[in-house]
Amino acid sequence: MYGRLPIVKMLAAIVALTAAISAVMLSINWDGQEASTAASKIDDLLNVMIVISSFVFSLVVVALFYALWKFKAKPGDESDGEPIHGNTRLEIAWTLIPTIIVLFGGGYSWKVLDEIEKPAKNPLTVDVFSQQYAWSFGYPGKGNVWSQGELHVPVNRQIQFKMHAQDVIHSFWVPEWRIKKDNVPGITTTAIVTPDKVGTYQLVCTELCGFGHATMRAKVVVEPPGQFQKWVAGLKEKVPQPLAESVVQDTETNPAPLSAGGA
Ligand SMILES: [Cu+2]
Repeated sequence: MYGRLPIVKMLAAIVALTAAISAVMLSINWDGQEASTAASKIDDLLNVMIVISSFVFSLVVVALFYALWKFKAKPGDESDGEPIHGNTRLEIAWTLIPTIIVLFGGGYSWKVLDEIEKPAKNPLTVDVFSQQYAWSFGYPGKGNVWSQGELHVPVNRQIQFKMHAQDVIHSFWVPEWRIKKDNVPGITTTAIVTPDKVGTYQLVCTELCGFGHATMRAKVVVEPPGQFQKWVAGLKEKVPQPLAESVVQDTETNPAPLSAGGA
């Protein structure tokens, strides 16, 4: 009754709109400076998702505006719409295409996560203690020395942060590293990061944890290994007893595979 859809013209419109939206969205630096080996991989993943989302958005908008223009009722036309039972081919297509897109996104994310969490040969373990509303850090490989409110790590070495929440759920986030990990009371969660740029950053609690949440920050210093060793050697305090106990008591859960043991 309405003739064939102008498929070629619609495709051209979709491609053009996808390109225009992607160009704008990709020109924005959403996440700021990159300062870990994970950062560029995560940003690439985000960019790919932006292009895919722009495509889906364009598809919907072009189809919507075509329908608005083409099938608009004439003035005075009070008749019913055509009775339509369904369209099997269309329904298969709109089930299959989103399924493929979602599976692709899931698979790609899996691959990126696998790469950035791959254990390196000589990682440095740092215990992270979070409590309302402060961060402190223990260095188990360095005589268990303790630092309050200031985290130092050597550059270009993998760091395995072991999280030990003391009261409620907090979350460990250094935006320039891109890594974010919840600190959950009773269990040890692990964040694996290889910082690759010397500098001073900020650790932000990114889980609403109470009235002081917004102030729950710590200074992060990424420095050459020599400087880091000097700083660690200058730490006089040891991890206090209650915190040290939580390290032992917390159940290890992440990123060990599920088969590695239960609670
Ligand atoms: Cu918090």
